[in-house]
Amino acid sequence: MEMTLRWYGSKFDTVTLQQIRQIPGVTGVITTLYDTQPGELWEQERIHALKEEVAASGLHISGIESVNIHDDIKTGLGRRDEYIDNYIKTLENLGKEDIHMVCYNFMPVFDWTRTELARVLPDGSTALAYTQEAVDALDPEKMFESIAGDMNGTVMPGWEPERMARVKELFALYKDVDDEKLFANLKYFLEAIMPVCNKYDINMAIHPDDPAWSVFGLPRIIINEENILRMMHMVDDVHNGVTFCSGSYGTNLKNDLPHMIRSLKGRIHFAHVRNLKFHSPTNFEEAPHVSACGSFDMYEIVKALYDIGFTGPIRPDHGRSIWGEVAMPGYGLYDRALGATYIQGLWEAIEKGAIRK
Ligand SMILES: [Mn+2]
Repeated sequence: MEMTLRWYGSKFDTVTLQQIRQIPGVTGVITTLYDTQPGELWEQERIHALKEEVAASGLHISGIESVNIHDDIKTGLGRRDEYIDNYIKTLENLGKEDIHMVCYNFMPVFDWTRTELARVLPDGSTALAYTQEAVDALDPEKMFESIAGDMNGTVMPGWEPERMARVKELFALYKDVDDEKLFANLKYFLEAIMPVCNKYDINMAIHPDDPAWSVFGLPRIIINEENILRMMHMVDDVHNGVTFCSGSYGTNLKNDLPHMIRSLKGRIHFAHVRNLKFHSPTNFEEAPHVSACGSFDMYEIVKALYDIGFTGPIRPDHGRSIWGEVAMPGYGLYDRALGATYIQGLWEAIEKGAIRK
């Protein structure tokens, strides 16, 4: 594995490349052209400039999170073929710049969903949190307003104001899209992009839906082992793989995370490692990475990744806000740096334990 950190680019991130470089063991960043819209073609010059900027700091680009998918592709409507064509050209340009991993998701309307961005924990730190009760009480059109005030002046991925202004329209677009249709549209997309992925050896890594169940009655399919295996088999190509995100699959306590990792051997191209603390099955917060601080056995999660021979980029996922840092919720420097160090400690212990047996 390679330890990485997500970075939104110098115009958008409160964390600098120099700070990331100083986290022990972190050698790469997972980044994006944050000011592009879904469906837009990424010009090679812009990718090249980003690559040069990262290289100048002594780091490199380990992958892209995300190249977002236009709603016409997810719904199978309108200008889908044109947007798929742009996606193929974008992948080609990434390949030419020697970038070989792309994370994306296939979630309708709302990206990841939390109901609090700054739940205060007993130690005074704050974390993102979710309760089903809060979602059930909310008009989906008010979802954006309800969290926008807590974003610390940042634009959060998947919650771009321009997109959220069209929520009503987006809901109408997905009116006739059920799970089966969403699967079919995903298949259509994957089949169209596999040739360029094979040509440039680009690993596509679908991110799970978060939380891993339907919200506001919208279909969500990347939620459990059964569905993810279905997705892999319907386009059976090694480049059609997954981002294993422990914090997203883990929202559903029925998901056995180490077992899922083992069943996805050879197809996990990217890993997000994060712990959650549950107060009830539908009320949880994002906990510090350490096993003792949350509900997951992080040793077993990292051990499963080690056991399947995972060699891709890994990153600590959302962190809490600690030590007075003001940053994009979930994406401050300090708690993620602690997470990166902890995960590397687990990995080293597992690796040395295996070798010395
Ligand atoms: Mn994730």
